[in-house]
Amino acid sequence: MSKPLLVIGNKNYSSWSLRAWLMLKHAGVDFDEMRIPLFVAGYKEKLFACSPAGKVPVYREGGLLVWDTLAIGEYLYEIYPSLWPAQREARARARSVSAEMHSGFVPLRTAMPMNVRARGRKVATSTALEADIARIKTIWRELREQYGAVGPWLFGPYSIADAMYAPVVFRFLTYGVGEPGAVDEYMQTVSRDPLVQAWVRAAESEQEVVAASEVGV
Ligand SMILES: N[C@@H](CCC(=O)N[C@@H](CS)C(=O)NCC(=O)O)C(=O)O
Repeated sequence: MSKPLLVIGNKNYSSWSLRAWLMLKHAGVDFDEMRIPLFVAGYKEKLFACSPAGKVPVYREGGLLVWDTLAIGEYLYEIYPSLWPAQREARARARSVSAEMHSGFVPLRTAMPMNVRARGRKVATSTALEADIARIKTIWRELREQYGAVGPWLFGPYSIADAMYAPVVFRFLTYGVGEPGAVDEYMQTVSRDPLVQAWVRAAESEQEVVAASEVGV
């Protein structure tokens, strides 16, 4: 039987691809990857050939297709329950902060696109952007305070919540956002993850440049 397949976009730019890829890797799934470079001639046809939504990531396992990052995470959770915290209240909170990321932070996602290999970029700030940054720092600070004794991730052990916030760590690194203490420590935990480092190496070896995601000076 063939391995499951994860279809992803450019590793340098595709934040949703990174999230699903980290969920699969941290769950220990043995899967193949198919990379479709985004925003080049013909890319949309290629996406629709793989996914009814015409977006990445999309996960294929036999005849099953799962698209949309959180749906992929929930599917994996049914097979690998350690992907969400074991305790029910913690699980509800992990789902809340993950859904908050999934459906929100539009000012941050717009002003600070993920660009894994870029450093030292500065973008114009705005009240909405600052509010998103402050909210994310608060989430990380509060969770690290509550679960820091249990492990280095947001809820102690690795969970889908960490995959959901991994692209934000790259954004903060690219655009020079940080805060001494729990926020910087959490960013280091994410940056040191060997799986994240493998993703970074692959992103750095990509040649494509997506102009719309090359922002800041
Ligand atoms: N809600 C979706 C978002 C997926 C998404 O927007 N993916 C981007 C790449 S990060 C994409 O496929 N963009 C190509 C396009 O929209 O044409 C999810 O959670 O997976």
